[in-house]
Amino acid sequence: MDCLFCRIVAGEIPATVVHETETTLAFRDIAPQAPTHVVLVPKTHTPHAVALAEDAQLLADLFAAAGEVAKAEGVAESGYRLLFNTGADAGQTVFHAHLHVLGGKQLGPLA
Ligand code: DGP
Repeated sequence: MDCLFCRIVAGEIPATVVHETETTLAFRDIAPQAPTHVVLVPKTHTPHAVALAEDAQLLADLFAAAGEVAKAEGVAESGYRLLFNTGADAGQTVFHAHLHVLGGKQLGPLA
């Protein structure tokens, strides 16, 4: 298995897990860009976000989990950013679809 996030899901690489469901795992980003920076991944390998369209339930699970994480992190009311980097030009470095949850400060412009 050469996918980093698959290895985190399998428990082969340690991560600070903050939320888990049957289909998704949420853990703290190793290089946080904001006071709250959590990465949510589907447990099944999917290279990029748009491919998640093939599984509507999984996509719904991922967004529901993002809402739970935002609540638990205390940013649900103040606001937070949900972000998918898709492809190299967007800065995607890990090619297992993942949803960033960023918050806890006033976030800057996107690009
Ligand atoms: P992206 O650039 O959208 O592909 O985001 C990948 C994120 O994954 C990046 O913000 C850093 C994070 N990351 C990379 N390696 C690890 C790791 O080993 N553990 C954790 N927790 N996060 C990682």
